[in-house]
Amino acid sequence: MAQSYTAKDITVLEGLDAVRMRPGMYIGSTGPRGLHHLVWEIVDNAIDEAANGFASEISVTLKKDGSCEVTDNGRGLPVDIHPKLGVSAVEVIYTQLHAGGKFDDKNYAYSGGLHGVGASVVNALSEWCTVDVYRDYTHYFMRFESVEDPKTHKIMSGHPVAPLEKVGNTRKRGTTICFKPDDRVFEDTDFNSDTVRRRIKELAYLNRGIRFVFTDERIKDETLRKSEFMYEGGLTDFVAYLNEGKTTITEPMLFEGESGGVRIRACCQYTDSYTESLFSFVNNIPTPEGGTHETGFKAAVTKVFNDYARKMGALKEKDNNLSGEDFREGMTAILAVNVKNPQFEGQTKGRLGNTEVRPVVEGWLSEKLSLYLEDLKNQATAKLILEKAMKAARVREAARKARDVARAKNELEAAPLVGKLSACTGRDAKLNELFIVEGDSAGGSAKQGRDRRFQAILPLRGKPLNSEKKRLEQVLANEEIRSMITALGTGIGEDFDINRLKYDKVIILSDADQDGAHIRAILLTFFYRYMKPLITEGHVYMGMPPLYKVQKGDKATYCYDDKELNEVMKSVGKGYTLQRYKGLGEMNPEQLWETTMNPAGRKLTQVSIEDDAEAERMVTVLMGDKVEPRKDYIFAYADFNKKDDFVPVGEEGGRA
Ligand code: 28F
Repeated sequence: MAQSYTAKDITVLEGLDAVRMRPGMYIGSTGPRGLHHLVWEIVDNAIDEAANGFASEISVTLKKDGSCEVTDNGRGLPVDIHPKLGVSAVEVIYTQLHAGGKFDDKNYAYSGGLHGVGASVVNALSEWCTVDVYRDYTHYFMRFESVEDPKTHKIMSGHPVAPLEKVGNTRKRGTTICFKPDDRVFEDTDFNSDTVRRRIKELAYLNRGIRFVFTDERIKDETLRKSEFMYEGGLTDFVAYLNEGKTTITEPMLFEGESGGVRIRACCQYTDSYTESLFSFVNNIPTPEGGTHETGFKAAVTKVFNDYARKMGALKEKDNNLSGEDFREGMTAILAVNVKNPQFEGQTKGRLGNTEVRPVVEGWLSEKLSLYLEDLKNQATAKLILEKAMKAARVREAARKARDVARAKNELEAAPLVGKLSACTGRDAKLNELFIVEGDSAGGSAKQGRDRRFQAILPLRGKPLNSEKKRLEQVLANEEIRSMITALGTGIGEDFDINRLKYDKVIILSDADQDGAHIRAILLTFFYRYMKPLITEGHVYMGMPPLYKVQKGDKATYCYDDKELNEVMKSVGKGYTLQRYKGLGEMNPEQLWETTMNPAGRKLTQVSIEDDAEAERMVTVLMGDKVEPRKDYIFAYADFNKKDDFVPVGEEGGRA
């Protein structure tokens, strides 16, 4: 360590070592999200090249050695020698923080980029990184490594092994980057195949006409190794995909253009459902928390349709305007904007903060939407949307009244629930857990086996109501659902208040069979539709009961999957007895406590929503009223023991 700072030290600090010192500042975290940031960063560079017309194909390959390779067929990274620095442009771009000109918007009209942190950050956090450039009929190559200084034991990040070299002649064009995330930086360096595939598919929808090829060479079954995504219809195809499980009542409407320096694209299509699904993106990045672009979009829809309703005489002078929600009932929409200096806000940086964007989107879309509604050939569609909104307004008013009744009723009926819910004695919600248990007999074991100081049990008799495709009043009429709402204390829908939540963890305990899977799906659908923050803020878990018990002498080992079972059987040797648990009900209270409820040894899976649009689609496909898409899905993923198959929302492995 230097005793005092000199100019030289400062430049060193501004180099790649600074990235290694504080990875979180550049990629958010060193967990799975940060790890995948590396991939998105390189893919974004390739997309910039393609979106500006220089490349048509991008491939992403997860390799057996843990590295990730990204290729495009664009112009190839510049290779000329930087006049001041005296090294190749490739070297500058991969070793200088922020180099690459992403911020001086001269090179590309619009640029994606998660935070625009650039390729050098990827290099800094990699064990090694290679660059192949195919340009002007020449193949160039360069390799970087993060090596430990044998004397100081400090890691020198992203060091060039040698200057950019000419390898030979080529007729190819483009750039290939391969990097191996450093296990001295990341908690876990395994890329998740589904995460990468899903995101690439999303990018293919958002960037129409670009061919994306995703390959995971680690997958044994070669038929599953490779996927290709290319959508000529772009956002229109995206909306159609999201609506696969729904009955559509209009064609998709697509609006595309540019205003005030913002590129705006919006596509929406109405369905006969009651839910609104608006998914928005800024520079290809999802904004699940909304922001100024969404506000502008909604304001335009509300204003233009209300104007239209008055013009058509559906609203009289004395009538109030319809609410925005009325016009968005049954609407599936994608809003994608590209903004020069996006400000992402909110807890998960999922909300656009730029105030200038709202009026731009509102003004531009108002004009486009008005033109659409005025067009003679769209009259039938316009009328249909208006009628649906008028009906929604009437139902909403009726529902509001019903809800007031239900609220009063709920308070009255809270008392009988006490008998059903076995409450815990502790009063600190932050420590308390609620187990929602399938079946009365497992409920009984859970009740006896629990630690009553912080664990409450709510047994479910039979299956709760599938809340998809049901209006609120019907949902509230279901006793299982009502007891859940009362037990949680938060209220639902618009009234939902996370601060009133009585339990930090809400744990679903159901059998590892199809029935149990169905109950999980029903409960998750209900939480997703009516208590979404419960999921997004990480309160929902699934308990994992063991599937087997291996007993030798008086020593019992529980196994939670087949892989574990094989390992245990091998390690204990001969002379054991094997018990397979078919359901929670087969376990006595002590066993249930020991294997599934005791925080010290249990396994819990935290439910999260990795991809909002995908989750929304899964909920409608799996729980909606159209049979065909569900059959297709179940047919395609028929292994019911694989947890992802029945869970309508993404999951992350959780800890106890
Ligand atoms: C696999 C990842 O990174 N592709 C890229 C280009 C092409 C140019 C470029 C990239 C110029 C000065 C910033 C080529 N010829 N794929 C990629 N393809 N970057 S990244 O230029 C970088 C800017 O600094 C390129 C002429 N102009 C630009």
